[in-house]
Amino acid sequence: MNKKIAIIFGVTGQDGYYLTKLLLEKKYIVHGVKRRSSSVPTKRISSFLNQKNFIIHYGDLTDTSSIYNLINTIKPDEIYNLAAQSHVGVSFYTPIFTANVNAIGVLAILEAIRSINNKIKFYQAGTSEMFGKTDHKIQSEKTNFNPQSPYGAAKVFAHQITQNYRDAYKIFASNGILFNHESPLRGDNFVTKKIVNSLTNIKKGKQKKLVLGNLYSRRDWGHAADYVDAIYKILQQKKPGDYVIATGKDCTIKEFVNKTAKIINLKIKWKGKGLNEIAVDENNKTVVCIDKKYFRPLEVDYLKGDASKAKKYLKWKTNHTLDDLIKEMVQYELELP
Ligand code: NAP
Ligand code: G4F
Repeated sequence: MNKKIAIIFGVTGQDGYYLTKLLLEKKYIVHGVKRRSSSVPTKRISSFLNQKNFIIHYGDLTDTSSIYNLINTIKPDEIYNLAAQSHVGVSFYTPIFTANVNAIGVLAILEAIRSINNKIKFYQAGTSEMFGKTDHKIQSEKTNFNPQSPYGAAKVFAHQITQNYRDAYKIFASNGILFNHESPLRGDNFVTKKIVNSLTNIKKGKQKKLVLGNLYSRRDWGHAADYVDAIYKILQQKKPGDYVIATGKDCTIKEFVNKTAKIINLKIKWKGKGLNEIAVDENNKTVVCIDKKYFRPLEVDYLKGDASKAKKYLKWKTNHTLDDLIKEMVQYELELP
């Protein structure tokens, strides 16, 4: 039997690593697309670079010609679009770039599929940020979108244009609506990685303080390895569709700090309020404080997902608790030189 061929846009990111690993285990030929950067962008995926079923190409979602040429030359069975300017806070500083990559870049892939071969299956990396400010305490595929950032707004466009191309051109185009998912390979400036990295450095005596923004937003955090399993399953269904992927459990940033501190055996106590809120250690030294520069012009206060549809139709489940995830992230940081 011929091996399946996949293209992964966004292969150098967190999910790019876990999805590549999964597809290579399933004997796919994987074509990863990296963009040009001034430093080495393939750090996460260096272990795949010498494998014969893994081929890396230059491309960029803001360069429509590169997308078209890659799809036309590789002739994949499946395309996974994980590429994005994925930081919500940064999207307020680079809104036009964010929209070009996260919205127009997706349309460029869909246009290429439509004109080259509408049998190519397409996965779009949608997000719980599309729900934004919502009255629904738990969000599902039926919940309305009300994004609160350039990032979220661009992702809504991508989600809806994916549905449009599915309906108009009969393309097997599916959206994941993934809630926050983390791992040791999470980007350094997302809050979980920042907390784990800083608290372990404080424990090692290499850093004095962890400086955060809003401690009271709530997120539903899962493990990236479990979430790429859902991504793969979404493209193996008989019919295209849209799926929420989430754990159904949420906690605040402050609770995440407390859990991490407990796991690394750092005793902390909270004091004060608002911008003056701090956490001190056993010697009354401040180890966590707040800086308003980390607050966003708009915030998404709570996200918690209902993944019943994925559980029923994809037979998907999460294999990690939040404590498992934090322990794995802590272990990774502790083993760093
Ligand atoms: P990530 O680590 O930030 O990876 C993003 C990837 O997109 C990187 O490979 C990045 O390349 C690439 N990229 C950025 N701009 C590009 C451009 N102009 N052209 C081509 N590639 C470009 O993000 P992630 O956590 O793996 O998330 C994967 C996808 O899922 C993203 O679309 C994200 O928005 C979405 N998502 C993530 C979560 C989550 O909690 N992780 C939840 C919901 C949805 P560089 O390495 O060169 O920067
Ligand atoms: O870790 P975050 O930056 O993740 P956020 O904004 O939830 O976005 C992530 O999850 C989305 C899915 O819901 C993805 F679509 C998106 O690509 C990304 O992966 O921030 C989480 C929360 C926010 O409420 C933020 O205001 O943590 C709060 N926070 C508090 N202090 C901080 C900080 N966030 C960051 N990044 N850095 C801080 O110092």
